[in-house]
This record gives sequence, structure tokens and C-alpha cells, in this order.
Amino acid sequence: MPTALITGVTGQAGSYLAELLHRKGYRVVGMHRRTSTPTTGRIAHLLEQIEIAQGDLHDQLSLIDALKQYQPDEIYNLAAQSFVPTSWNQPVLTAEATALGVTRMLEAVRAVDPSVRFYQASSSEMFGKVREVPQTESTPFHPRSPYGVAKTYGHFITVNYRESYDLFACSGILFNHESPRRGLEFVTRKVSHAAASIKLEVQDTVGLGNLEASRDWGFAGDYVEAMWLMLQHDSPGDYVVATGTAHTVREMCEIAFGHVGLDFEDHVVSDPNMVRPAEVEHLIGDASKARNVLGWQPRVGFKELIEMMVDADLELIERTSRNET
Ligand code: G4F
Repeated sequence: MPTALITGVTGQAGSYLAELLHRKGYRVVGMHRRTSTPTTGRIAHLLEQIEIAQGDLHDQLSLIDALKQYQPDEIYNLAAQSFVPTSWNQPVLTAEATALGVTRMLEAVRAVDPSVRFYQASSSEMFGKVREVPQTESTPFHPRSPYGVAKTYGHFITVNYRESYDLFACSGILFNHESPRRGLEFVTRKVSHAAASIKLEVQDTVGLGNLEASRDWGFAGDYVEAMWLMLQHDSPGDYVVATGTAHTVREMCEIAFGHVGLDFEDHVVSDPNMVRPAEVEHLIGDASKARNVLGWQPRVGFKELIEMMVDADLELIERTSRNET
């Protein structure tokens, strides 16, 4: 039974990845930073099946100790400060976790067991002000936020450790991946939750920023399969993971509100606080390499994804109003 260590296991992608690896027969160890309030909601249903390791990407020794104790065959480094707007408020913290955290984990791999297979969660935010459309593994990066800059460092240090030390280190350049488990601050979930709340008369409006921003949105459950496939391949590499279709925030609102019989124009208001100092206007990925080399392809389409999220939020709000958990 192989052992997988997942950093960021309490996040959206971490929870889907833990489910996938558990189903495949792995011993799954989720690395978790201690907090005074519980953050294990997304993996509550898995806590009997997986093990939890205390550790923090800010703390080099905690990583070395976790690797020595659990002896993973594969490490999936998903932990990060991952909300783009926060990276302007806390650029140094973002760099510590999202950039230097990767080096600390790679150093732990080198120190404890260089044969470990390593996956780095890179991001389409690295493309930023895009140099070509669609974006591939060879498109130059031009990040537009401290988050994007930190992820670009994380990407290149992964490539560098592969080239310098012959580590089996892969970088998955994932485009936006969403699900009912997405945090409420991200735009898809903010909109799905608002559409459901407005339908159920819990609220009346929602304030959004740039409605013309366009993203290649896929389903997080599909994307974690690509992560796993990268570490099963004969040789390490970098892969774009995307659907190859892009939609604007406006189109997403149309689908979400339309799904519950509402017109988004009646409920979406402009919130200047949501406009970013430097915006990434348009992202669309070309995942041909992942398709051809790994045999990966997404299953859930955009409309299905947004409707799934609205349905889940309708159910959540109704359950909450009945005081059920
Ligand atoms: O949902 P978002 O906050 O996601 P963003 O910035 O594209 O980043 C996400 O995807 C990346 C790629 O996988 C990850 F690396 C990253 O960690 C994160 O998961 O915003 C999407 C777009 C932006 O252009 C933003 O300006 O939606 C626009 N937007 C418009 N109104 C809004 C809002 N975004 C948010 N969060 N909230 C709004 O009210």
C-alpha cells in the first residue's frame, strides 16, 4: 500500500485528492497546521480513513519530521495562501507559504528521501497578462499579483530541483477548479451561494467586481485525477490542466441565477472593493499534453458545474435554516 502525504488536505482540492487516493488503496496522510478553531469541515467524512500529521510549510523541521515519521512515496504540495486579493494585503506571508514553502518541502525531500515523487500545485495565475492564447506549458509567465509571483517561484524551484538533483518533481499548472466545496470568497461559490440565498429570500443582492473577467473553469474532482496521473508517469514533467473553454463572470452569473429562475441583472450590483489593483483578464488553457501523455480529460462541463454548485447551496441553506448540520 503506497503512502501519500497531502499538504493543504483541508482545502477544496486536498479533500477531493484524499478521497481519490483513499479509493485507490493509498495510506493517506494529510498534513495540517494547528489552529484553535477546527478547519477540517471538508474532510470530516474522511477522518476515520486518513491520518493527520502536524506540520506547517513555514517550519522546515516540521516537514522533515513528518517525512521521517510517515515515509511517504508521494507528496502532493497543495498548501498555500491561495486567495489572490489577500496576496496584496499580505504579500510577505503569501511569499513565505506559497513560494518559500515549496523550497522547504523540496529540501525536506532531499534530506529525508530523494526517491519520493513530488507534485507542486502551480497555477494559471502565473500566465497573468497572457502572452499567447490558449496557454500551454511553454507560454511565458507574466504574473499580475503577489500570489501569481509566489506561484511562479514555486513552479521554477520545482523545475530547478528536478534538473539540479534529479528529483521526480512535477508541476501541475491548474486552471481554476471549482466545486460545492469551494470557499465562499471565490467568485463561482460567491455567485452560486448568492443565487441560492436570493432564491430562498435570505438575501437580495450580491456585490461583484469585474464581470468581464474570463476564466477556464473546471471541476476540482476531475483535476485531482490529473495530479495523481502526473506522479504515476515514467518521467516527471509539467502539465497544463484545463478544459479548453473560457467564460466570463457575467456568463457564470447568467447560468447560476437562470438555474433558479432569476435574472442576475436584478440582483448583481457593482462593488468597487472587489476590483483588483492588477487584473488577469482572460485565461484559457490548452491541456493537449495532459490528454496525450497522461490520458487525462475533464468530465464535468461548465454549465453542469455551476448548476451543481447552485443545487448544493440550495440544499445547504435549506438544511441550515432547519438547523441541521
Ligand atoms: O474566483 P477568483 O477569486 O479566482 P482567481 O483569482 O482566478 O484564482 C483562483 O484560481 C487560480 C487558478 O487555479 C488559483 F491559483 C487561485 O488560488 C484561485 O483558486 O476570481 C476569478 C475572477 C477574477 O478575475 C476576479 O477579478 O473573478 C473576478 N471577480 C469579479 N467579482 C471576483 C469578484 N472574484 C472574487 N473572488 N470576488 C468577486 O466579487
